[in-house]
Amino acid sequence: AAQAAPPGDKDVIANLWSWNWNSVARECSGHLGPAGYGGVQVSPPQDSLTRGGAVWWDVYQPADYTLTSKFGNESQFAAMVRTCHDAGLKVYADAVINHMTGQGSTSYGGRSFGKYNYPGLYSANDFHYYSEDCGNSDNLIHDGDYGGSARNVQNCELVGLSDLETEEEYVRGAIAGYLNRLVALGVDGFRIDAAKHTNPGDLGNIYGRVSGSPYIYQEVIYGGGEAVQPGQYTGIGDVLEFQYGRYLREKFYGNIADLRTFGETWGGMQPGGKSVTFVANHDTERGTTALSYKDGAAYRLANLFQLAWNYGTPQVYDGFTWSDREAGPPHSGGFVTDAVCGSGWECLHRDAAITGMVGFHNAVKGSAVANWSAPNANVIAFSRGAKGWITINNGTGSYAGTFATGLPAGTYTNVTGGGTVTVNASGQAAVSVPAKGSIAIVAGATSSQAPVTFNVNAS
Ligand code: ARE
Ligand code: CA
Repeated sequence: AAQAAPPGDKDVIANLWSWNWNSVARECSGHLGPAGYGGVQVSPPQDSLTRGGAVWWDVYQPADYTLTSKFGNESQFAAMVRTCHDAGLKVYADAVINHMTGQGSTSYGGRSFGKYNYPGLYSANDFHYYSEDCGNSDNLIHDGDYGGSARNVQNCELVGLSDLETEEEYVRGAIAGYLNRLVALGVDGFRIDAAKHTNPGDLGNIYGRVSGSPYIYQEVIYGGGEAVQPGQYTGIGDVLEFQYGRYLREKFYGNIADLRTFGETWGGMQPGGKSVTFVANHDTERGTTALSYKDGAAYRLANLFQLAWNYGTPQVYDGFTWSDREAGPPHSGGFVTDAVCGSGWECLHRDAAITGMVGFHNAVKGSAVANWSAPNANVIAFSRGAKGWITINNGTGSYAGTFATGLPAGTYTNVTGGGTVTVNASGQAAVSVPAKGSIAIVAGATSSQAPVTFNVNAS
């Protein structure tokens, strides 16, 4: 089977992490489709360890490949895929295939299991622990191993999770069988969890057994000097670009004027055409190296920048509101309850400025960055060819100035917040950009049209 099929013309992915299937379906038809998103990433759909709703991370411990999970059952999953397809979205599933559980004994689907023993699926000989010396006597991956050898990183256990022997025929077939089961339900691609911990040769073999042309993007966190690097995986799929969010945090707490050259030439970054970008994900929002919703306006502006900039396939992340970094999402009896925006759930993907920029992103595709301007360390502006123009003010006071927009003369709607912008015959606009605010305009979206009609990608 082919892999890494491009995500298509509408490529913005909403990452609805920890949302249950019924809520994802509702969001696809009610918000994501109309706003012009092209895909939705959903949480791991396989059965897993249950910690009864107390933590979010139990779902990263597969107990079986059947599809009763914390987020719903198989028929709810299948209905969600159909609804999202009908709304014009592709569905990408988080695929946890490097390992099985590291603890526990019962699952959301009501199964009993033990570490290295998953009745009807895997037994002891399917794990590195029993079949191969991973290189460490305790069989665990230690922090120092990342800068050491790929053998430790890929054959030892990530935080004690039973590591599958992915070089074995039976294991490859079982994993491919799981992915094919999802493809048969309509799934269009996969986020490959912990891909760094599986040999890329093994992954390539498994992907080759999957029907159709799923879009594959892999979690290979870049670390300077590490033995396993994202570039080792770009021949078999795309990669999640972790440097992207690290740099955005640094610049949005520093000098955003530095972003003029942001992209592949920056240390550790992959080619944009191989990268899925994000300002935050479920791991980074709980860490210190990236922005998160807790950063407020800077986080929102960084997301607007991501949708305007010409690099990678952008993801807009949305999980649940949290204070305890281990706590699970709102639930009933362990199973995730319907997402309510503003009440336990963050919903940046619905924000009017964000949806305006999803439309901008779709409209300017293929046009290079031009007309760069950075009058000070907190204010930047640029166009995408003659198709769209944006200015972002990360400062605490408004900024008034005149910019070259690259757009034809006209009166345009600000797609990030309403109001109008007049571009004169020489392509210039005199604007006042609000503190921690933005203005963006798109060729074709003039003020004679009601703003809602701007969402040209709705159908
Ligand atoms: C949980 C408990 C552990 C327990 C384990 C097994 O927290 O105490 O030992 O269960 O019983 C998530 C959580 C984990 C959780 C796990 C399973 O984050 O805490 O463990 O689920 O329930 C490395 C990997 C990268 C990985 C990160 C977390 O390379 O792939 O570590 N990220 C993914 C997911 C996580 C998920 C898993 C993988 C497992 O997105 O959410 O774990 O499925 C440097 C390196 C990175 C390294 C990083 C952290 O930056 O470059 O490669 O990331 O350090 O070590
Ligand atoms: Ca492994």
